[in-house]
Amino acid sequence: FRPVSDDATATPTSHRRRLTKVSVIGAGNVGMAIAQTILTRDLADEIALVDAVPDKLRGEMLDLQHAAAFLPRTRLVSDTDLAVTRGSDLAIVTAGARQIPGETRLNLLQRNVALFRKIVPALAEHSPEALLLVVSNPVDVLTYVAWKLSGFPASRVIGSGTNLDSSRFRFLLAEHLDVNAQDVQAYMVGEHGDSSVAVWSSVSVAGMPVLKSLQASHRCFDEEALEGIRRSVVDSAYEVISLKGYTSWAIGYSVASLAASLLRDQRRIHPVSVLARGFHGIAPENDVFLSLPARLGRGGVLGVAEMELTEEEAKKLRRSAKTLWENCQQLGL
Ligand code: 6V0
Repeated sequence: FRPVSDDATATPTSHRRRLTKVSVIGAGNVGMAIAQTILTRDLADEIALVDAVPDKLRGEMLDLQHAAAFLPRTRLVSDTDLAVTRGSDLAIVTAGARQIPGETRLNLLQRNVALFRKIVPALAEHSPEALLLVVSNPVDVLTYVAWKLSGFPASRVIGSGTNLDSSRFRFLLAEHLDVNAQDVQAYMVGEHGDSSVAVWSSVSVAGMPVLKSLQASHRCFDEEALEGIRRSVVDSAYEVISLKGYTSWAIGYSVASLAASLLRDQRRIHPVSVLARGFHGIAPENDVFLSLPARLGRGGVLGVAEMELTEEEAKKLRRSAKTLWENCQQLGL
């Protein structure tokens, strides 16, 4: 191409847009699913990938770069050194040690804390203004760890939490009711995983409380069936892992939806892991992170919904909070 005038190639400073940079730490199954969904949704101008295994990392980067002709223009960089993340707007941590057969959860947690000690302070140093989004498991405890190690305000440290569990919940309800999952408003809150709490009291479809719509659809529905659906939500992760060895696509879309709400200042409500002290009777001195519906925007967590819970639901939430806080205290951070 030949310029039409001398200054034709220079974009005037006043017209220059601030570029958006997202870093993904851990280029495993989950990290790469997240990176590719962020790419296809055109959420970043630059994506930095970091992993401890250089060949695999470079292979993943090249494989994505080779799709450039079919994607919005995004600069892709990768390195084993966290300096490549410098200037990130959003840093997503998916790096994690895998559970060794027979290993206790606490031992796995301690290995992941050791990993976070290497990753989080370096991320904070290179991108002091970034939002930190933790995906590695156990996500609620590791979000607390990331908060402690980063020194960031709690509004900028978020765990992907039950955003995925809630999507599974909405999918199962939608299947049952034969409607689109996007029309099902339903939240799982609390711990991501086994003790997550299904907030039946607030489930609605087309603005109708769900139990009424279930009656309207003439389906048999009782407590047992409700608990069956909650159980299926919890079991579905185990089922996918037992069938394909890991989960990736749903967590990829789930985290990309969080990235969109954060980077584009969408103010959408997502159930994510946030500092929950003082909510629903959780002791104000317990710096526990667990999922509650939170309003997300460019500043991170803009607010947490004070949703109405039944006494039973609040009790379950406090029980989760207690167990999670006990885990956090054992880490001595
Ligand atoms: P994986 O495929 O083993 O990927 C982990 C990656 O981390 C590997 O590529 C490692 O090389 C890399 N890694 C290890 N140490 C470092 C380090 N110091 N720096 C950079 N990279 C490093 O695991 P997978 O991708 O399947 O899962 C990643 C994590 O996400 C695990 O902790 C899962 O339990 C967790 N998930 C969380 C979900 C959620 O809803 N929060 C959902 C699915 C998985």
